[in-house]
Amino acid sequence: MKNKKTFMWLLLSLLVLTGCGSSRPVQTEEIENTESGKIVVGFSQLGAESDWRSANTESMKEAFGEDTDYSLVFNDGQQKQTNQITAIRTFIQQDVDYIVLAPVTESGWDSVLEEAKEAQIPVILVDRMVDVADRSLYQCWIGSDFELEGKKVCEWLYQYTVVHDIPSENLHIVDLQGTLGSTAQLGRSRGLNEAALEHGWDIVALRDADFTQEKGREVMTELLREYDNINVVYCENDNEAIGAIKAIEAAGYKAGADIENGEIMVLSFDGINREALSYAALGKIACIGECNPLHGPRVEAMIKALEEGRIPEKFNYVEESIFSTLTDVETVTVDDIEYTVVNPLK
Ligand code: GYE
Repeated sequence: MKNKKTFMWLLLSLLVLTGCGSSRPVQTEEIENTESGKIVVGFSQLGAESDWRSANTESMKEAFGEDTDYSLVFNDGQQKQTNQITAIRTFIQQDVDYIVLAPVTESGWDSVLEEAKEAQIPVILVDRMVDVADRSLYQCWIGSDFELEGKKVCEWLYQYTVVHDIPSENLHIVDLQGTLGSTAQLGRSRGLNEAALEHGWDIVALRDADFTQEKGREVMTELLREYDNINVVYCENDNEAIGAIKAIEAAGYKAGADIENGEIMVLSFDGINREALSYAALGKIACIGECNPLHGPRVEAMIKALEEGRIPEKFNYVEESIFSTLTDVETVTVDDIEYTVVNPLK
């Protein structure tokens, strides 16, 4: 394992993309590391699309901050895979000790990860996964079980309908999907799809809302114009949910769990966004599948293990809860495991 090299990087603040079909500059934070003995970590973050993402970036910056044994080279991919690939190539040129990658989508990583492997730089995946033929192209992964998150929220919805005696065929659900092809989207959409098949729910429409508030608002506005029977909106993150609630209210509807009396129930994921939690307090978001973004210390522990010659587990799932301020459903059981529904405000 290569480690503790001395680096002298002078001008990394502006790197111009070459050969990627774009001439947009990639912002890479300037680092001037003349200190010796620091472990250099290049982190390709996919973007800044949500509050979850901001919390994740902050957690990473803290774990690899100035007063640590590490020197962090951070790059924001602005939701574009080409930017992330360029960042990884730059990290390879800079001969960093470790590459940490939060990939925007799953496919298309084989070549660049092969380049990292050839350069003998271990790659640690964080949050989302990559779909590569050769799993030795990355060292390990840490993140959430997104399908399980989806199943938990859907089980909450099912239990809610049981408690309120709402027939399955009365549910008309729209799915505001996250960035298409990302692990979080694939898992959460799958969770809903499976539950819909099992219970015979009507999925009115699936639309890409890219995990952003603006897209959530835009897409929900369109859907409410197109369909007059929507009574559940399954938002694949909190930012989309906030946007959807704004659209629901602007169209003259009420966001709430009382779907028998015309309210539109909002379901969501993350549980990190203050505004979303305040909507949960008001019952405007009925249920949130927790998604934990605080991976910085976890990635740091993996690098520490590697430095000490230990091999971390390949796949590392974090434990997560399910949130609701409504008391209708106390527990949900998925794959024989019971989860207590937690009030996030208590
Ligand atoms: O739920 C969403 C973010 O990949 C888990 O991405 C992450 C998701 C998270 O934009 O808010």
